[in-house]
Amino acid sequence: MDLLIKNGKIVSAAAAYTADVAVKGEKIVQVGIGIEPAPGAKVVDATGKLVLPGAIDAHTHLAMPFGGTVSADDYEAGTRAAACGGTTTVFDFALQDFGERMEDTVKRREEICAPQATVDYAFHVGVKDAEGNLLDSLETCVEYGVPSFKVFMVYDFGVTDGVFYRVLERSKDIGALIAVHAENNEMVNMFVKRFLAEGKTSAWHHYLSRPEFVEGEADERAIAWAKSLNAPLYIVHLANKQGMDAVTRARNEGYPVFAETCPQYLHFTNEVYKRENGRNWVCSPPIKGEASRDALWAGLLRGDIATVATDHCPFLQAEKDWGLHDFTKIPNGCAGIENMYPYMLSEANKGRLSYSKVVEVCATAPAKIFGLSDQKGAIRPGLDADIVLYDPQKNFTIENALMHGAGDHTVWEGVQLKGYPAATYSRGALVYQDGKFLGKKGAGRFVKCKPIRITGPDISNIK
Ligand code: DUC
Ligand code: ZN
Ligand code: ZN
Repeated sequence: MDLLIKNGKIVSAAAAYTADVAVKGEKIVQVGIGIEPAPGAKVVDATGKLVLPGAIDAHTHLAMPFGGTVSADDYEAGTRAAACGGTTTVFDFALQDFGERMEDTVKRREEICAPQATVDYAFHVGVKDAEGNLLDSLETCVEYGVPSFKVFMVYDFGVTDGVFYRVLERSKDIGALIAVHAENNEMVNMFVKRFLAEGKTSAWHHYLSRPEFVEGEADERAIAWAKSLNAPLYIVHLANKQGMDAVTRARNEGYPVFAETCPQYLHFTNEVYKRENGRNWVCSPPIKGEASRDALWAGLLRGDIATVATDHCPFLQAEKDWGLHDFTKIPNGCAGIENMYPYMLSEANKGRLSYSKVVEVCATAPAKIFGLSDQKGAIRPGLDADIVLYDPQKNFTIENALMHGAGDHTVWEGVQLKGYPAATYSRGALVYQDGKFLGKKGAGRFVKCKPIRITGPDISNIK
């Protein structure tokens, strides 16, 4: 072994127990009590600390052209921030160009990402075009190691209902999983037109143009189509109660329907859009009212939220300010990649949920759902040594000045956390310690995922 982490409390999705973790090269080789250090091995005393699998952020938009600009964190800045928040794998959305085969979309983004990434990365493809034989390229993309795809029901590059259905239909046979950004495009466009005509242009009207039912109705429709095909479905960034209820119903009926929510939907409510700087929270779907926030927490605790991810998509303040007098000009998205694990763990530390639940939704479940559980997502011999040492005693107040991305503001400014990551290891290499990034540009690797074959709502038997 090269590294021995001693006396920490290891947290899995099922339990917490005191033990040692031995690492050789990039892998965890042993977990047990009283492991003796090999000659020359570095010994880290983790007494009083939690030993956690690195988080997997299943939803990020790095260097993404969007909203008239490009999101502020490129692959270097985004993965650097991830490492400093205990996230050791990021899934990025590679957006297909019209006419482009899906695996070519991945290769195009991989070329940009590979020299920059400081921690490991995987991709989902954002599908824009499935005409002609492009539908067949779903399968070649699965074979290439990217079995997950996202369709958008909104935006100018969103797909028609027919394309969504055909993609879902094909996904079942080829080991793919379809994720959906669910909002009703017609309704959004109607409200936006009406508000602009009435001179109602504040950030609050961003929320009013995409209220609860605009998302909930689209969730229900997407679930109906997935159910009709018995195809697995993953709803990204679920933010509303109506959709949460629909997910729960489908899961209770035995369908493989999975929901992801994000820390911003668990922490804030739509009241943020009434603030003077409300535009900084503008993202889609928007943050909803208190009843939705409560429903998401309840869904998370009862197991109907499968994962928590960030939808990290930061823009600079000057870009957010484009929408000072017109909410439609605000690039949609917020920073979160460095805050997800610390926020969720802090909520556990404050007693709202268990540490095991946090490990489940932020690491183990995304690894299982997206086909990388043979590589990541738990502290287990044979898996990559992606490890976080967490100090439950360290209090931390989030400030943009202390963050490690390229953003110049954060919606998390001033939020007080109980406990904070003390160190992060990425495949055995120390990439973060006590506030400092220690990793290397280009050290992150492309993680190829296995085909996804999920037939029911229970993922506990996926190894
Ligand atoms: N929503 C956002 O707010 N930003 C990125 C893409 C998305 O769907
Ligand atoms: Zn989205
Ligand atoms: Zn997104």
